[in-house]
Amino acid sequence: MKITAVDPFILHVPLAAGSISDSTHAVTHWGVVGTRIRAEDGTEGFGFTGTHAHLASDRLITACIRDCYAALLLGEDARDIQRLWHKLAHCPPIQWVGRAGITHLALAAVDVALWDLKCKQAGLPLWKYLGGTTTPDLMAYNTDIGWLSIPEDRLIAGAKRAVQEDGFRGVKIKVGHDDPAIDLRRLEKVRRAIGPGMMLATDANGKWDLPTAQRFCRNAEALDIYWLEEPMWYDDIASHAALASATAIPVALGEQLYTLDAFRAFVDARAVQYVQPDITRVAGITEYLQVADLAHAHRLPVVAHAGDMCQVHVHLAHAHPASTQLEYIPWIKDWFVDPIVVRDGNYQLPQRPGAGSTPSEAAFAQLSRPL
Ligand code: 0YR
Ligand code: MG
Repeated sequence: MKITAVDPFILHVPLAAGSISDSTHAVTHWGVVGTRIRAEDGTEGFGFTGTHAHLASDRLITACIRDCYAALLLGEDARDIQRLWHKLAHCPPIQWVGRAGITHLALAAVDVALWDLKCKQAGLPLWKYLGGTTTPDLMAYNTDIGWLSIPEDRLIAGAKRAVQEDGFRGVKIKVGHDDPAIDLRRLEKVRRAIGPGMMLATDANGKWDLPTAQRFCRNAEALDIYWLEEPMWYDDIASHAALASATAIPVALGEQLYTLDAFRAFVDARAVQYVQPDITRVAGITEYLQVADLAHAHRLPVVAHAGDMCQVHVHLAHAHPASTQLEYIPWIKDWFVDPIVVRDGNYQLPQRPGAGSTPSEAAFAQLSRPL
């Protein structure tokens, strides 16, 4: 089943809210940056990574696919995903300038496209292709009500609406003010608004140092915080290990880790308790499954990060025994052929063949940016 075409694309999806920010990023569009891969039978697979829609850096990713990876893929058997992953990841001159960053994001897009293609050829949704669901009641938690840029009154109203009207059993609130006392006040009010039984997670997006994170945790423990995500610099294993041993609040991270080896280092150091790989950052479904199995071998829960806005992760979370929860951010779903659906706080099982990664014709017509 030969690969006959590799066509990269860049889509910039505008946020309904206009813009949002967390402690370190401000976003107006979500970048869906990836590739279409066609096989000789005409089947097309789609894969993408997620970006902050910065056209110049998005183009580095599509250039890597077009100028480096396409030549390695054309004429190959599209079904040999494992072999092709290794061919691309370990191609000496490309590995020399990569192993993480742009080349890895590009490989993520290629890998997802190959899985999507294979599932479409098999006539099965990815979760079914992988062996069925171990988690029929996959819980969605809502991140979209909790941005740092949302003022306190709207934050509380949004959290209340999410649990009382929309059926969510969990929310995630962004933290990371220079003075964590501001975050604590917002969290106290949210906890009061949603009640004691609801999952209340927090996310500092890498902002704090160890003493600030420790001070925050000491005071936040009384609020039954489900986890503190990315409290400190992404690569700082020692500080996360120190924090994890000092607080009862579990440490969550992974959205900024590129490789299986990076996850192993955090797991070995007991620096993470909720493991959050992202197919758009590790190189696709192939490496995600390795990370999820690693976590599972340590009996750590896997809660994927929504770089793909869970179009693909919904399949993986349903299929993997380490996952019972999944992030919900509804930014790009309406531009996809098979949009994610949450009902009564649970992610529904997708029914169409493929990995859920196919943008709609309207998305290509209206959101494409020049390569
Ligand atoms: C928006 N989810 C996250 C987004 C989000 C970031 O800046 O990139 O907040 O990916 O941390 O858990
Ligand atoms: Mg996060």
